[in-house]
Amino acid sequence: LTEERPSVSDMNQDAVASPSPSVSVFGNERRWADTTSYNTKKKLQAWFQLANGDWELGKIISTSGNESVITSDGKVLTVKSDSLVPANPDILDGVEDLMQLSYLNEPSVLYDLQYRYNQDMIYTKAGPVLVAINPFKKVPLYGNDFIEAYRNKATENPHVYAIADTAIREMIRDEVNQSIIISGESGAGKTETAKIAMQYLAALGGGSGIEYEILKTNPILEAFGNAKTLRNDNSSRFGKLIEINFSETGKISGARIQTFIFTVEQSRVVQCMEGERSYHIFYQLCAGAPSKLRDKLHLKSVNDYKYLRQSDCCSIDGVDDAVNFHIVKEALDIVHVSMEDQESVFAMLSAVLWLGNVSFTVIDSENHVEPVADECLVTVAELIGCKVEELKLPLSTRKMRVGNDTIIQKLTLSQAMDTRDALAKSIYACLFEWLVEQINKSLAVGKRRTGRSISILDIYGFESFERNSFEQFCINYANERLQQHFNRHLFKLEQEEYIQDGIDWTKVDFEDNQDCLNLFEKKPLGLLSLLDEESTFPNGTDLTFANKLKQHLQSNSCFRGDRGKAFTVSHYAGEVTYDTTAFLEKNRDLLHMDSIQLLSSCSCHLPQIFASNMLAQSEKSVVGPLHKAGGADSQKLSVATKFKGQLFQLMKRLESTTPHFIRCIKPNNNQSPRSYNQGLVLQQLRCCGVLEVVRISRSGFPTRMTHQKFARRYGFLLLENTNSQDPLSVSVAILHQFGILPEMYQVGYTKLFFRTGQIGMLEDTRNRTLHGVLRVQSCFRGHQA
Ligand code: AD9
Ligand code: MG
Repeated sequence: LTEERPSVSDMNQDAVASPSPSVSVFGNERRWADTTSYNTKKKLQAWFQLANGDWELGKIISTSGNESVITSDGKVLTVKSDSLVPANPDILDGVEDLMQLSYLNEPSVLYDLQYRYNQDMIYTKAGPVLVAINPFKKVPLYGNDFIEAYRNKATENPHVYAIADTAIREMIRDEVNQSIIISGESGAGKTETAKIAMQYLAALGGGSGIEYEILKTNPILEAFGNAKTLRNDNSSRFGKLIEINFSETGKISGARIQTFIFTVEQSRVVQCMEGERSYHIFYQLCAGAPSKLRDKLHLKSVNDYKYLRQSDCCSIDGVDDAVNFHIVKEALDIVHVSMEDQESVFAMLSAVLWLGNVSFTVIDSENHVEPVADECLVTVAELIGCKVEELKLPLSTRKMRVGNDTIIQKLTLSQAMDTRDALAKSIYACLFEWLVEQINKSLAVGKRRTGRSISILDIYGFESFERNSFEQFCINYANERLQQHFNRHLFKLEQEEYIQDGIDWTKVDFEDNQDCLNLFEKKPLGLLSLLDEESTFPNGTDLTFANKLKQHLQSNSCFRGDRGKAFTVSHYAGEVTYDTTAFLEKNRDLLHMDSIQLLSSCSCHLPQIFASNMLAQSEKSVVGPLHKAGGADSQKLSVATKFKGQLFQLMKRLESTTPHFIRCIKPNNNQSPRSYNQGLVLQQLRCCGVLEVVRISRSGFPTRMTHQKFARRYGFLLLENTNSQDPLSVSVAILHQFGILPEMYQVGYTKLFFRTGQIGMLEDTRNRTLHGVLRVQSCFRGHQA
C-alpha cells in the first residue's frame, strides 16, 4: 500500500476523468503534448512560448483558421493556434501534487513549481516522487514544531519530513527496509535534503543518544569530502549511503556509512581549477589549529602551500574556516576518534600539504632528478615517520624487474612530480577511507541485527559540461544505473504488476536505458572493458583508446565516435561528449610499489595501515598484464572497475528496500534566492523523469492491496456479516458498503487496485473506529479500577 494523502482526492476526480497526455520523442528531447482536444475557445487561458523559450500565460480573444489572437500582460499577439498549450484554471494554481493538474504539460508543471517556489513552498509532490527546489536561503519549514506537525499528521504539505515519516511507518508496518534516494545536479540541494531527512529520523527514533553521533558525522564527512566548486560552495565530491538501523521498537540503534567514487576525485588534492578549492579540511586546519598543534605539525598558512594556492581561491564568502575547524574537532570527539588519532589525522594532512611543496633538482644530463632536501622534505619525513633518505628514494627512483633481475630506474622531472602527487593523493584517499571506517566502528549496531533500517542515498547527479572527462564518465554511468532502478521501480514493476494481476490497463511506454547500460557494461566490448584493456597496455594512450572504441562500438546506437580523442554517449538525460584526455592515467590510479613500501616502513601507525590496506587490495585483484614493463608493481584494481564494484554493491542493497525518491532541482545557476530559470528547471525535470512519473501514476491505480490484507484490515467495519469468509467476497462487500465507485478500483487476481485517494477514506473510518474501541476499553478499565 502506498501512503496516501486524502486531500488529493477531491480535486483529482477531475484530473482522472480528463484524457491523459502523451509523450512524443524528438531525438533526445522529450516534449510533452497534451492530446486533450483543446478548442481554442474564447477567453480560455493558454500558454504560448516566447522567443527565448520561456512560457507565458495569455487569454485567447479570437481564433480563425490556425491563428489565434491572445492578450498577455496588456499586449495583444497573434500566434499559431496549434502552438498554444492549455493552461489550468486559476483554482489549480499552486497545487501541492502535480497529479492534481487537469492539464499536465510542461508549462503548467513549470508554473506550478514556480508559483509555490515564490511563496517559499519549495516542496511539491509529483505522484510518488517529492520534488524539492533549492531556495538558496533560509526558509521557515524546519525545526521541532514542523517535526511534531508531521509526526502527528497535522499537516499534509509535501515535505522531506513527510517522506521520512512515510519511510518509518512503512518500515514498521511492512517490516521491510526502506531507502530514501536523493538525486539532482550539483548544487541542487541533495546533501542539505539528506541532512533534513536525518534530522527527522533522529527526532522520531532518538533516545539512546546515538542519533546525536549520527548527525555529527555530517560536518566530518563534509570537511574531508566536500570542496568549493564553480557550481556549489559546498560540493560533495563523493557519494554517500548512510544506513540508519532501528530496533524492533522503532528506536535508532546504530548506523553505517558507505562512500562511493572518492577515488575519482582524488586529483583535487593536488590540482584544482581556478576559482575552486581543495577539500575544506585543509583550509580549516590551516586557519583553526591551535598554536601548539601548529608547531607540532609545522603548519603554515594556506598561501604557503602550493597545492592550496594554485587555484587562486582560498576562502569562501560567508564561511569561517577557523570556526568550522572547531566544529569538526568537536564532531570527531563525539564519534569517539581519540585525541591521539585526531592528531595523526592532522599530521597526515600536513604531510600532504608539505609534499606539494617538495621540489626537485636535475642531477644529470638525462634530466633525472632528485628531491631537494629542504624544510619541505624533512617535514614530510618527520610527519609520516621515516628518514629523509628513505623518502628520497621512491621520489627519485623506481624499482623495475627485468627477467629475474631488479634494476633501479631514475625518474625524470615529470615522472618524479607525478610520483609525488600520486603519494599525496593516496595518503588523502586512504585517510578518508580510514576515517569513515572509524566512524562506522563508533556507530556500529549491537550484535543483534534483528532490527530494520532506512538508508539515505546522497549521490551526485548527471553531469554534462562543455568538457567532460573521466569523472563525468563515472558519475553519469552511476546515474544511468540509478535511473534504471528508478524506472524499474516506478514503471516496470508497476506495469508488470497490472499485467500479472489481469488488470486492464493500457500499456504506457517509458524510456528504458538498458541499451546505454549495455554500452558501458558489456564484456568484452563495452566502454568499461575496453578502457580497462587499454589501461593494461603499456603503450596504450588516450588516442589508441578512443580509436579502439570507435572500432568496436560504432554500430551501437548509444555510441558515436567523434573527431580526435572524443566520443559521445546518448544518456537517458541527453547526449554527452567525453574527451578521453587522461582517461587511462586516471583509470590506472597508479601508486608505485616503492611508495607503498615506503608507507609500510614508516614508524607512524596511519601510513602503515594505509600501506597494508593498499596491499590487501592489490592481492584481491585479478592478476593481469598491467605494468609488465614495470614488473615490480602488482596489479591494482582499475578505478573504473572498483567503481563498478561499489555501484553493484549499492544497487544490491537498494534492491531489497522500498525506495522513496526525492528529486532536487536547482532553480538557477548563480546560487541565488528568488530567481527561477524556466529552461534550467525544465531540463532537470526532463532528466529525472518527473513528468512521466506523474503521467503514469495519474492514469494508473497507484494503491494496491491483496484481497487477504484488504479483508483483514477493513473486514471488521462491515455492518452485515457476510456468509462467505473468502477474502475476495469480503473485499467486494466492503467496497459496496463504502460506495466506492467502480471506476475508482479494479479487482485483480490477487489484489485490489485503487485510484489515488480511495484508501484514505477507508483508513479514516478504520482509525476512528479503532480509537473509539480503545476509548471504550480504557473507560471500562477505569471503571473496574
Ligand atoms: V553537490 O552535487 O554535492 O555539488 P548538492 O549536495 O545537491 O550539490 P547542497 O545540498 O550542497 O547541494 O546545496 C547547495 C547549497 O544550497 C547549500 O549549501 C545551501 O546553501 C543551499 N540549500 C540547499 N537546500 C537548502 C534548503 N532546504 N534550505 C536552504 C538550501 N538552503
Ligand atoms: Mg552534496
